[in-house]
Amino acid sequence: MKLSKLVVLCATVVLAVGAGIATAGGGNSTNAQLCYKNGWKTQFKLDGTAFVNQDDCVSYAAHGNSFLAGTLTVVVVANTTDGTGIAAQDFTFSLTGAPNFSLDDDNNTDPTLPDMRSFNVPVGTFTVAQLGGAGPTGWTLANVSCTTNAHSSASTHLFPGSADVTFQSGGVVTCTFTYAQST
Ligand SMILES: [Ca+2]
Repeated sequence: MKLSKLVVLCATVVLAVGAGIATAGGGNSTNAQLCYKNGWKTQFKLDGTAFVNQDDCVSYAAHGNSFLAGTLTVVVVANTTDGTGIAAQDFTFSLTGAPNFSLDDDNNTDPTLPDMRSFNVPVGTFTVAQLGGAGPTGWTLANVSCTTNAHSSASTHLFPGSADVTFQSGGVVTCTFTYAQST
C-alpha cells in the first residue's frame, strides 16, 4: 500500500472586530458634566452635603442622582392710593419653563390668590417677567428687586419688568415686584 499523506493546511482567518466603545448618554452624563471645571464646588447632594472632590461629584451623578435644586420665590407688593394696602388687582407673571401665574396683594382678604409663590428650579438661568411687559392699567411698576444667597445671582429690569435669575445648586432667590397705584 502506498501511504500518502495529505496535509491540509487550513488557514483560518479571524477577523477581529473591536467592540464599539459604548458612549454614555442621557441625564447621568449631563449631570456629570456639571462636576467638571470646578463645577463640583457649586453642586450639592439632595441632602445638602457638599462634594469632597470632582470624582466624588462624578460618581454621585453617574449613579443617576440629582443635584440639589434652587428655590425661587416671587412676591408682589401693591401700594394703594388709599393707604390701606389692600389691592384687588391681579398681577400676572411668566416664568421660564413654568405656566404663567398670578399674585395679588390684598392682605389675604381674598384667599383666591396669594401674594407670593415659591418654585423649585433646577440649576440654570430663568427669567420671571411681568406678563406683557407693562403693568396692569392703573398701576406702575415702581421697583423690582431680588435677594440672593451665595449660590445664586440675579439682575433686574424695570422696563420691561423682569428678573434674570441664575441658580447653582442650593441657590435661594426672592424677587419682589412692587407696584404703585397710579389712578
Ligand atoms: Ca389674596
